Amino acid sequence: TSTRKKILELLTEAGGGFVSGELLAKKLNCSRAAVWKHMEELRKEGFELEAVRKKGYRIKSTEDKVTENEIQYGLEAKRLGKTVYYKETVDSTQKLAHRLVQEGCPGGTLVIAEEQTGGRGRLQRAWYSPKYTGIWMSVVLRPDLPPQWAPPFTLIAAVAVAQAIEETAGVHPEIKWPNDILIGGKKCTGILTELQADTDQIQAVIIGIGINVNETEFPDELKPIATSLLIESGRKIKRALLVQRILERLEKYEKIYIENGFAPLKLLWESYAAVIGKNITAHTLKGDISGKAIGITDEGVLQLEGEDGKIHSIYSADIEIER
Ligand code: BTX
Repeated sequence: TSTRKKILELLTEAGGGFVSGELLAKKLNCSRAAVWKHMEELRKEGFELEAVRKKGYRIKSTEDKVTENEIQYGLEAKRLGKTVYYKETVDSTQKLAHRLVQEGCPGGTLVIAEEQTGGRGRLQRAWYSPKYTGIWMSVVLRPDLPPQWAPPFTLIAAVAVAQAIEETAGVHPEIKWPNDILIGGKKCTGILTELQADTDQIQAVIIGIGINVNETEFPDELKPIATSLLIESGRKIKRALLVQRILERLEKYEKIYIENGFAPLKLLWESYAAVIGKNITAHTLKGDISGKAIGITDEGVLQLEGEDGKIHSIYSADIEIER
């Protein structure tokens, strides 16, 4: 067994690269046939090893995936992520989550995919969601609240994601009200919160979260505005771990919000805010409003001070920060 340990050590040092049978035999002071026999034993024990003629042996590259197992193993959230719908490919996790809500899926359900072929942002804008590199997920919450309590969930999710990114990637994200997370002024995350509700009761809040994690490049039209955690941090990140950290925080903040409202979460949100104190233009469906962003209310509504000193409440808009 010490020989086998030594084999694993040598393969690990090679970092997924090949080590020739000849070299292994030399280092272990045995024959190549003996090396081969040890490899077979290790495989039987469940180690994912690969032998390729003329190249040697290596640890099989295990594609980083976000399967139910990967997400639930080591997850410290209690409700969020207890039910996971995992897909290799889906049109949109958000659309699938809406269907699952109709079918009565429990609060805390996570829908996650390796790739989306029809990922969507707000106003049906396309969301680029390539395979295996990003996090494309929708979280279903079923809080016992009236529908007017829904909008701050976007802000709560943004705080959870920003903190998880900071912890996992070691970079400093900024939240651009209401639903983008930026690093160095470029978008790494978009959040889309949707609602199924009766007149006095939320049926489900569906929080769609798209995070560029291990992308090394983007299509031309996104190059000037998009970035990934790999590009910004120089590290490849295990996506399942980031998902776990998000779910844990979201669970905690949902509870605080239900019990005490948005006010206790406002400070935390403001500590990540990119717009506060800056001159911005809010592009709303009713037209543009320019002014200085002075803060958000306890309900999460953005407050803009116009040049005439008048305060405008912005409920929904695309924000342009003036440089
Ligand atoms: P948004 O409307 O604020 O942003 C959409 C805009 O962002 C696009 O018009 C485009 O300019 C840009 N964009 C598109 N893809 C990317 C990307 N990968 N990175 C950076 N910028 C991009 C934001 O909408 C909300 C997006 C939510 C996406 C999630 S993914 C899981 C879930 N399923 C689904 O279909 N949507 C959500």
